[in-house]
Amino acid sequence: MKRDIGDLALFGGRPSFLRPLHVNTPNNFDRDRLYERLDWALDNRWLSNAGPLVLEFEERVAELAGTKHCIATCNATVALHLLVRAAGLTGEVLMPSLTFSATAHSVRWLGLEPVFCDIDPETGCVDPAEVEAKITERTSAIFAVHLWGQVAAVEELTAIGERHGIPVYFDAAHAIGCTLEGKPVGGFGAAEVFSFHATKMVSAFEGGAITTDDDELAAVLRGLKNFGKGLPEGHEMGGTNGKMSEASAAMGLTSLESYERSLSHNKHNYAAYESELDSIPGVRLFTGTTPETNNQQYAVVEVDEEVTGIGRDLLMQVLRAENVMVIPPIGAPACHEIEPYRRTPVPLPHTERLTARVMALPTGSTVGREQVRRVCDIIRCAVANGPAVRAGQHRSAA
Ligand code: T4K
Repeated sequence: MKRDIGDLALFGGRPSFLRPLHVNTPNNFDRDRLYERLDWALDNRWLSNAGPLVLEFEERVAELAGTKHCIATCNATVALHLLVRAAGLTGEVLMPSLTFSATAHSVRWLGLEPVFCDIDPETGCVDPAEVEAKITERTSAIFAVHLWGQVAAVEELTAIGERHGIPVYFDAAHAIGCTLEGKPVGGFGAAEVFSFHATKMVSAFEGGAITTDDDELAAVLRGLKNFGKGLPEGHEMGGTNGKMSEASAAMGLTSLESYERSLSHNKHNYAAYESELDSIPGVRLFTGTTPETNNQQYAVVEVDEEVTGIGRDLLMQVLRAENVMVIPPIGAPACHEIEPYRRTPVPLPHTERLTARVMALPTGSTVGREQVRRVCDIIRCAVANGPAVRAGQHRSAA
């Protein structure tokens, strides 16, 4: 147990962890099942192009999302590109700035302009009032994000979309298995996009998917992701290669089978962080308004420097010296604070306040109760010695 400033590795103490403990370490899965599936694909000699494993993966994801269609892709970024093209979007797309750069880049890459909106500070998700206020005649869509598994304000955004005749899409990269009033993420808006990157709750090594109930949109997406094959006559878009491979689908199916186990780990870790942090003033889990329906794949904490005496950045430095490789959570810094978007300054006070205060702690099925306890022990010691840690840091910098 660390008590004094000298116990902290940043000031010469022994690191709490011998090996780096990363954030977003890929979840555990059944390796034998993965190898079986890969063997089967190799024996079958069908490795890509709508193979049986991809079709099965699409079926499973559509079931989970409760939608008619799931179109699997090589990653979520390409899925977003396909959606922009299939929906024929132009001009401006409204979105939160508090998201991974991929949401904004997907739009910009295709020559459209992402227009950033502030968040509701309670949820971290885009504020519907901001969205409505920023609609112009060039607005062709709203891209909302279920940030850190917190489901966005679906009802309000859908109503805004209907009022102004623009479609609403959801970037659901963080939200597989999350729900809103019992309804699973995947079926909201005109379409939703999932990511199955290695670091996500469900991993396909790299992978993505679009879920929708719209038959026409689904058919166009399928054509566009496969070099334009099967698109209706006269369709001018051509196509690209956005297909998922059989190896990725093998991993995706195997990872999906571990979903409940990963979820249970996340819930246990979340509860453990909540109870450990309860006794540390100024550091609290960012829960959003509906934590019970979140898959809790991210353990994001908010640091109130006025109470702790040390800010988020210094606390991260303390933890990293202990081999706890904490990082700012996805979306921090926000898109409008990074290249190429920061060249056009736009004030988003709630976003800026939150991104300066949050960090992501390790969780997932590779992290256990004892590790959570030790991570919180470091935070407790750093906060208890807040002014001394700050002064010590100044001395070592000098
Ligand atoms: N929309 C949103 C809201 C998203 O968050 C994302 C992606 C997308 C769209 C686009 O989805 P994809 O096109 O990727 O399907 C990572 C992921 O590459 C990305 O998928 C994810 N979100 C993003 C938030 O994180 P980086 O560049 O931040 O990853 P990196 O290499 O810095 O690693 C992050 C952490 O994960 C580190 O603590 C190390 C750890 N890690 C990483 C990998 C790859 C591991 O422990 N093992 C690993 O294999 O983008």
